[in-house]
Amino acid sequence: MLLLHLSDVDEARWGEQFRAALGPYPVVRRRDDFDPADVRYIFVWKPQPDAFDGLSGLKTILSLGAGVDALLKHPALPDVPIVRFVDQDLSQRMSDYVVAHVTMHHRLYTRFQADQKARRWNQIYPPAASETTVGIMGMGVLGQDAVRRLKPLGFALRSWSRTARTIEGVEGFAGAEYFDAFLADTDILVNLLPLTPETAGILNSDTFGKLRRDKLSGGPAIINAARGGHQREADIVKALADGTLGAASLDVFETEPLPASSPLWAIENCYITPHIAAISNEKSGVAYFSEIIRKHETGEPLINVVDRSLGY
Ligand code: NDP
Ligand code: OXD
Repeated sequence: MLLLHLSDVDEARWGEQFRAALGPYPVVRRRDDFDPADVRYIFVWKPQPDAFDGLSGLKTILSLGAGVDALLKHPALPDVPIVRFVDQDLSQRMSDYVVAHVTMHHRLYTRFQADQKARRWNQIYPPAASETTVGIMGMGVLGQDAVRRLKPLGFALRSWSRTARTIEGVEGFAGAEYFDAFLADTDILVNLLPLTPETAGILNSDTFGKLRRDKLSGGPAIINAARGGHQREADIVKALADGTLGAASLDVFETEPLPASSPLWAIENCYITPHIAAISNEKSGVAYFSEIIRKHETGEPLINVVDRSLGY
């Protein structure tokens, strides 16, 4: 019997749709009456410590998150493949966020907001898009979609990834040894990396100090839509105060929800959103995971499997 176990996800959003898509196979929850040994697939977001207890017949873990950093830290993670969420709707939502914040920083939003508040008429012209370099860290599913959406806007684009990527119209940099060269001409730094031991804390004072300073009036900007563990918040506070950074857009935080005591809330050139850059949509999510289950049951290989040794 094929059993899909919905671990810690919202039943109202996912349960009925999975049942409709996968019937007649049972889709169960922890409170239901079932034998854990019958469970072949488990669908998780941030699973409880006992989420995998007794699942001796488990074939695959399905991750509602595109990022699997929290899942990989689970103390009792079974040794079965993990399939993460890859979805055009999710990519589009993330690119919407990236494009909105890139264009906001390019057009010196912070500067003109301050002038408006001060009733100050001050004609500073933003550089042309072609003179403004957007550097994207992470050239995977989301990074590539962001590039597709930014390209028609005319920005100079560059990317940084672990392995070399050749993408038309994008200057590619790869590996730690080319990180400084990547930063050197970047005006707006976008983070779309997975959180791994190599990438943790990468948004720090040292990185900020290497960005290009003379193109955007007020200084370079950063946009972090990946994970809070990528950023050193004390360094961001300092860099925004001393002008090393002109502005920051942050969707993710070291501690979520961001505590009310965080100084970030009160900084005018820091644009905070509560981890909403891209939500996993249940319609496309159910279609995606149901198809994966159906194909896997007929012997086809899984897709979008996490490489545990790389951590993403
Ligand atoms: P992918 O796995 O498709 O892409 C990851 C990219 O990062 C790849 O280009 C990879 O390089 C690169 N990379 C990994 N490690 C390193 C390293 N050490 N140095 C340089 N580059 C590295 O991930 P996605 O694009 O699907 O997602 C990225 C992240 O976005 C997720 O992990 C998640 O944390 C976050 N996210 C945030 C959301 C939000 O709402 N805020 C929503 C969804 C995702 P290579 O190409 O060589 O493999
Ligand atoms: C994800 C997220 O990783 O929503 O999918 O952060």
